[in-house]
Amino acid sequence: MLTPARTLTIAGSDSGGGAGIQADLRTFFACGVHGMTALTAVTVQNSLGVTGVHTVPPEVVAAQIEAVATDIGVQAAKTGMLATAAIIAAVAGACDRVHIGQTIPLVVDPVAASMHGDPLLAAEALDAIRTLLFPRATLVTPNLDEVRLITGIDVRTRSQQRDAAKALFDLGPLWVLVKGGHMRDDAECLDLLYDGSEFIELVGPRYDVTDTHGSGDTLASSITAALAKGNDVVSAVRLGKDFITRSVRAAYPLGSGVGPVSPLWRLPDAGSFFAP
Ligand code: PXL
Repeated sequence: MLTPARTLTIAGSDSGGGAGIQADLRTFFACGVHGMTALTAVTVQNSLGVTGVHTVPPEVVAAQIEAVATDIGVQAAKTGMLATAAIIAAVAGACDRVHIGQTIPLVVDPVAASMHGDPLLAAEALDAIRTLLFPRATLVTPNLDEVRLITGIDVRTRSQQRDAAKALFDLGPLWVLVKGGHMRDDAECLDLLYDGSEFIELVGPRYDVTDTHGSGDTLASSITAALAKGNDVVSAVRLGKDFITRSVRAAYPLGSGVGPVSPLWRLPDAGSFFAP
């Protein structure tokens, strides 16, 4: 048997299984790669929101990254919820030691809050995101709330979306993807990809669904899987955009709050498998 491409997510756990490390692993599986995890935090969470956060010691986060990278090998990595400046510093150091963000692509999804508005990143950690993480990133994938926190730009128009891409690029990543999904008045979902010279507009349909928990995680992890399989950034982002669009269409209700987007659309015959 051949060993599949291996991906690493450095992120938090969502006990409800909708977002975070659970969304990443589900996406990695659906994309046909071997997913590995460096857990940063345990959240107490269901479809209604987050009621508790317990962080993992920074040195344990770093040790998980180094353990899998030195033995199993990583073809691409991503970060999600990092919780504190101390964890971000530990992640930056560990990534440097195993060449993640150098020869190994690193996708940084600068998760700041849950969709219910529960904080997943300490306010004092924003500067560490800007100075320690963005300069190491192959690609950063902020939504418009994260763009506002990181750059101060409140994006409401396509031209402001371009200004934000430039401001984010100036923080040091090789590529920036400014996701337009939160521009709800827009009939389409326009994500803007920028490498410091050229803007690439990725347009997808906007579905009228409320179950969108884990959408950012699913996009970033599908891009990471595509990078691990050897795609360049432009084709990986195009593949990821297609993957998240289909996963939003396949979203399902869960609990009495917000349900998750679903990569299960990718599995043949998923509904009838194990049916008696
Ligand atoms: O979707 C962003 C996200 C990432 N990671 C964890 C989360 C969430 C959203 O709730 O709980 C652990």
